[in-house]
Amino acid sequence: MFMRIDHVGIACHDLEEKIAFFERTFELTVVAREVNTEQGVKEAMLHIADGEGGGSYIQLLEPLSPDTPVGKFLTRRGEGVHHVAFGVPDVVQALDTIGGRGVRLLDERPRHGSMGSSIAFLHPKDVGGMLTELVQAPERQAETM
Ligand code: MC0
Repeated sequence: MFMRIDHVGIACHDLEEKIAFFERTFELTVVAREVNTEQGVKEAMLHIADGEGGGSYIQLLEPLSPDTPVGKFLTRRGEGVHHVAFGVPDVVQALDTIGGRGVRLLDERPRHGSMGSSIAFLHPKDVGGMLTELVQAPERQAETM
């Protein structure tokens, strides 16, 4: 079902400062930036590698306000890994299958994610304490239309 790790999302207080750190330290390149008001974040995707089914990235996340998922996470836990996102060929089908196996879905239907993707989250308490995101890349959506 999972094709690959699409990205690891990292919560941070200062997006620009953290981008500079990842560029300087790991020689990564920012390939996309976005403000996602629905998710309450300002974010940047740094490319790691390409593989079958799509690329993999580090996603840096700065909250738009304290009263957002990432804002609350920073207050409670400080900076660090916020979620792991798995690439799937069909996010609607993956939600249906995983939900049927007893995992609570935070999104019953996909929402808009980075770089034109369709995304949905699974409850961290049902995935060993790891907030889990499912990602369907945009080219996959076009293929299935
Ligand atoms: C909260 N918990 C986490 C967690 N956030 N555990 C692991 N990783 C996280 N990131 C834990 C809390 O510590 C708590 O455990 C329990 O989950 C319930 O938390 P809560 O009190 O209900 O806390 P809330 O209100 O902050 O909600 C947490 C929840 C929420 C995961 C349900 O953040 C959510 O719906 N997230 C999905 C959307 C999201 O995260 N969007 C931002 C990224 P205890 O033991 O204390 O009970 S958007 C994104 O990434 C997009 C742009 C993209 O990838 O394209």
